Amino acid sequence: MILLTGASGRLGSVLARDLAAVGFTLRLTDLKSYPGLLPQGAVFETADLADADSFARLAEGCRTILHFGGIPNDNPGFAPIAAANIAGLHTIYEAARRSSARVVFASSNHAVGFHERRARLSSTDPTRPDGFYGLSKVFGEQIGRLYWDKHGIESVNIRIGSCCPQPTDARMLSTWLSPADLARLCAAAITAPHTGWAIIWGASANPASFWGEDDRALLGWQPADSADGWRAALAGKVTGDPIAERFQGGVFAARGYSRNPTETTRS
Ligand code: NAI
Ligand code: 15L
Repeated sequence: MILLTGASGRLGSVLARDLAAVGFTLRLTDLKSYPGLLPQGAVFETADLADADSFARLAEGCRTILHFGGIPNDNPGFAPIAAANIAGLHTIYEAARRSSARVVFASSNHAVGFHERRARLSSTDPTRPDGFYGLSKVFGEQIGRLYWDKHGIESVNIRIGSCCPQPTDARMLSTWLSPADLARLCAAAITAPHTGWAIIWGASANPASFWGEDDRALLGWQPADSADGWRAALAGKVTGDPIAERFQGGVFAARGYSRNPTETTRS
C-alpha cells in the first residue's frame, strides 16, 4: 500500500492514475475532493496536513508515502506556507516514523532558485532558496536528512523542475519534467531496494539542463523524454526581466527582488 498526499492536485491526480495503471495499490488523500473517478483499486480520504492523528492512521500499513500535498508557490506568503509545507512535513515524517515508511518528497528547483543559470549544479551544491516556498522545500529535504540519521527513515527528495504536459517557455527547455518521467521516477523511488537519503533532479533529459549529478543510480532511473524538440519554437520565449532570466528560479527569484540588479551575488 502506497499513501499519496496532494492526490487531487495537478501532479497528484496524474500520478494516481499512472501508478495505479502499473499495479500499485494506492491510498489517496487531499484537502480537496478527488477530481473525477478514482483509479482502479484506490481509496480516497479527505485530510488536512494539520491533522497529525489522521495522517498517522492513513500511513498505517504503507511502505511508502508520496508527499505531493501543500502549497506549490510563494503567493500566499509565509504563514500559510509555514503551516501547510513546514508543519505539514513534520506531520508526514512523524507518520512515516511510526509506520517505518519511505518518504518520496516533491521538493522543487526553488530550493536552489538563486543559483545563476550559468552554473550546472550537482545535488551536493549548497541550497539557495528563492523565496519562503523554496525555503520550505529546503526544510523538507533537511527533515528527511534528520529522520534518516536519527531514525533510519529513508527519503527520496525530488527537486522537480517544471512538470506539465509540454514545455511552454525558454526556461522550460532546461527545467521541464514530463509527467511520464515523473511517474517512472516515483515508481523507481518506491521499488528501489535501498535509498537512504537521496536527492534527485526532477527533470527530463534536457540538453539545456541546469542540473547534473545526483543520486539517481540508487533508483536505476533515467528520464526518457526531452524538451529539445521544442527548442526552435521556444528559444526566444523569455520573460524580458533580467533578474528572472539570470537565476534558475526565474520569476520566483525575481519577485520582490530589491538588490542592485547589476551586483554580482557571491556563490
Ligand atoms: P497543486 O496545488 O495542484 O497540488 C497540491 C495539492 O495539495 C492540492 O490538491 C491541495 O489541495 C493540497 N493541499 C494543500 N494544502 C494542503 C493541506 N494543508 N492538507 C492537505 N492537502 C493540502 O500543486 P502541484 O503542481 O500538483 O504540485 C504538487 C507538489 O509538487 C507540490 O508540493 C509542489 O510544491 C511540488 N512541485 C510541483 C512542480 C510543478 O511543476 N507542478 C514543480 C516543483 C515542485
Ligand atoms: C514549482 O515549484 C511550482 O510548484 C510550479 O508551479 C512551477 O512554477 C515550477 O516550480 C517551476 O519552477 O517552473
